Amino acid sequence: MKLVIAIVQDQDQNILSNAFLEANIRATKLSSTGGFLRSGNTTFLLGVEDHLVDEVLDIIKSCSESREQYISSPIHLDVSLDISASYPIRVEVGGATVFVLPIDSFHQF
Ligand code: 2BA
Repeated sequence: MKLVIAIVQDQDQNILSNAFLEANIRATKLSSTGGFLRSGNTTFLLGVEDHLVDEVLDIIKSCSESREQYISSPIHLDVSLDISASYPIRVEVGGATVFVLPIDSFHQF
Protein backbone atom coordinates (compact mmCIF):
# COMPACT_ATOMS: atom_id res chain seq x y z
CA MET A 1 0.00 0.00 0.00
CA LYS A 2 1.15 3.56 -0.70
CA LEU A 3 0.36 6.98 0.70
CA VAL A 4 -0.18 9.47 -2.11
CA ILE A 5 0.12 13.12 -1.07
CA ALA A 6 -1.04 15.49 -3.79
CA ILE A 7 -0.87 19.27 -3.50
CA VAL A 8 -3.13 20.98 -6.01
CA GLN A 9 -4.43 24.46 -6.62
CA ASP A 10 -7.71 25.35 -4.94
CA GLN A 11 -9.33 25.89 -8.34
CA ASP A 12 -8.79 22.19 -9.17
CA GLN A 13 -9.78 20.62 -5.87
CA ASN A 14 -13.50 20.26 -6.59
CA ILE A 15 -13.14 18.52 -9.94
CA LEU A 16 -10.44 16.27 -8.46
CA SER A 17 -12.65 15.34 -5.47
CA ASN A 18 -15.45 14.41 -7.87
CA ALA A 19 -13.09 12.33 -10.02
CA PHE A 20 -11.93 10.37 -6.95
CA LEU A 21 -15.54 9.78 -5.91
CA GLU A 22 -16.48 8.54 -9.40
CA ALA A 23 -13.51 6.16 -9.41
CA ASN A 24 -14.43 4.93 -5.90
CA ILE A 25 -11.06 6.10 -4.54
CA ARG A 26 -10.98 7.29 -0.94
CA ALA A 27 -9.32 10.59 -0.20
CA THR A 28 -8.91 13.11 2.61
CA LYS A 29 -8.69 16.77 1.75
CA LEU A 30 -6.72 19.28 3.81
CA SER A 31 -6.58 23.04 3.43
CA SER A 32 -2.94 24.00 3.06
CA THR A 33 -0.81 27.03 2.31
CA GLY A 34 2.12 27.19 -0.08
CA GLY A 35 5.30 28.30 1.65
CA PHE A 36 6.44 30.42 -1.29
CA LEU A 37 3.28 32.21 -2.50
CA ARG A 38 1.65 31.96 0.94
CA SER A 39 -1.68 31.46 -0.73
CA GLY A 40 -4.14 28.64 -0.19
CA ASN A 41 -3.85 25.29 -1.89
CA THR A 42 -5.35 21.87 -1.21
CA THR A 43 -3.55 18.73 -0.08
CA PHE A 44 -5.11 15.32 -0.72
CA LEU A 45 -4.09 12.25 1.32
CA LEU A 46 -4.90 8.89 -0.25
CA GLY A 47 -4.15 5.42 1.06
CA VAL A 48 -3.93 3.41 -2.14
CA GLU A 49 -3.34 -0.24 -2.98
CA ASP A 50 -0.18 -0.62 -5.06
CA HIS A 51 -2.02 -1.66 -8.21
CA LEU A 52 -4.16 1.52 -8.10
CA VAL A 53 -1.33 4.04 -7.76
CA ASP A 54 -0.99 4.60 -11.52
CA GLU A 55 -4.73 5.15 -11.88
CA VAL A 56 -4.65 7.70 -9.05
CA LEU A 57 -1.71 9.51 -10.64
CA ASP A 58 -3.54 9.61 -14.00
CA ILE A 59 -6.63 11.11 -12.36
CA ILE A 60 -4.56 13.76 -10.57
CA LYS A 61 -2.72 14.59 -13.79
CA SER A 62 -5.91 14.94 -15.81
CA CYS A 63 -7.56 17.24 -13.22
CA SER A 64 -4.65 19.56 -12.38
CA GLU A 65 -3.96 22.57 -14.49
CA SER A 66 -0.77 24.57 -14.61
CA ARG A 67 -1.37 28.31 -14.17
CA GLU A 68 0.65 31.49 -14.09
CA GLN A 69 0.59 33.69 -11.02
CA TYR A 70 2.27 36.99 -10.40
CA ILE A 71 3.86 38.07 -7.15
CA SER A 72 5.32 41.42 -6.24
CA SER A 73 9.04 41.54 -5.73
CA PRO A 74 9.97 42.86 -2.30
CA ILE A 75 10.71 46.58 -2.13
CA HIS A 76 14.38 46.96 -1.26
CA LEU A 77 16.78 49.74 -0.49
CA ASP A 78 19.93 49.99 -2.56
CA VAL A 79 23.25 51.31 -1.35
CA SER A 80 22.27 54.96 -1.84
CA LEU A 81 19.10 54.28 0.16
CA ASP A 82 16.85 54.93 -2.85
CA ILE A 83 13.65 52.92 -2.63
CA SER A 84 13.29 50.75 -5.72
CA ALA A 85 9.75 50.10 -6.87
CA SER A 86 8.48 46.55 -6.62
CA TYR A 87 7.78 44.75 -9.88
CA PRO A 88 5.69 41.69 -10.70
CA ILE A 89 7.42 38.32 -10.97
CA ARG A 90 5.76 35.55 -12.99
CA VAL A 91 5.56 32.14 -11.31
CA GLU A 92 4.17 29.00 -12.93
CA VAL A 93 2.21 26.97 -10.37
CA GLY A 94 1.27 23.31 -10.69
CA GLY A 95 -0.51 21.31 -12.07
CA ALA A 96 0.09 19.09 -9.02
CA THR A 97 2.96 18.28 -6.69
CA VAL A 98 2.72 14.60 -5.79
CA PHE A 99 4.61 12.39 -3.34
CA VAL A 100 4.20 8.60 -3.23
CA LEU A 101 5.35 7.01 0.04
CA PRO A 102 5.38 3.41 1.25
CA ILE A 103 2.99 2.60 4.11
CA ASP A 104 4.36 0.33 6.86
CA SER A 105 0.96 -0.53 8.21
CA PHE A 106 -2.66 0.56 7.89
CA HIS A 107 -5.25 0.38 10.66
CA GLN A 108 -8.85 1.45 11.05
CA PHE A 109 -10.07 1.07 14.63
P1 2BA B 1 4.20 27.46 -3.09
O1 2BA B 1 5.28 27.12 -2.13
O2 2BA B 1 3.35 28.63 -2.77
O3 2BA B 1 4.90 27.63 -4.53
C1 2BA B 1 4.16 28.08 -5.63
C2 2BA B 1 5.02 28.12 -6.86
O4 2BA B 1 6.08 29.05 -6.67
C3 2BA B 1 5.71 26.78 -7.17
O5 2BA B 1 4.83 25.97 -7.93
C4 2BA B 1 6.94 27.21 -7.92
O6 2BA B 1 6.65 27.44 -9.29
C5 2BA B 1 7.27 28.55 -7.29
N1 2BA B 1 8.29 28.43 -6.26
C6 2BA B 1 8.21 27.78 -5.08
N2 2BA B 1 9.33 27.94 -4.36
C7 2BA B 1 10.14 28.71 -5.11
C8 2BA B 1 11.46 29.25 -4.90
N3 2BA B 1 12.16 29.00 -3.79
N4 2BA B 1 11.99 29.99 -5.91
C9 2BA B 1 11.29 30.25 -7.04
N5 2BA B 1 10.06 29.79 -7.27
C10 2BA B 1 9.48 29.03 -6.32
P2 2BA B 1 4.85 24.41 -7.72
O7 2BA B 1 6.26 23.89 -7.79
O8 2BA B 1 3.86 23.85 -8.70
O9 2BA B 1 4.35 24.13 -6.24
C11 2BA B 1 2.98 24.33 -5.87
C12 2BA B 1 2.82 24.12 -4.38
O10 2BA B 1 3.17 22.75 -4.07
C13 2BA B 1 3.76 24.94 -3.50
O11 2BA B 1 3.21 26.21 -3.26
C14 2BA B 1 3.85 24.11 -2.23
O12 2BA B 1 2.68 24.28 -1.45
C15 2BA B 1 3.81 22.69 -2.79
N6 2BA B 1 5.16 22.14 -2.99
C16 2BA B 1 5.91 22.20 -4.11
N7 2BA B 1 7.08 21.54 -3.96
C17 2BA B 1 7.07 21.06 -2.71
C18 2BA B 1 7.99 20.29 -1.95
N8 2BA B 1 9.19 19.87 -2.45
N9 2BA B 1 7.66 19.97 -0.69
C19 2BA B 1 6.47 20.36 -0.15
N10 2BA B 1 5.54 21.08 -0.83
C20 2BA B 1 5.85 21.44 -2.09
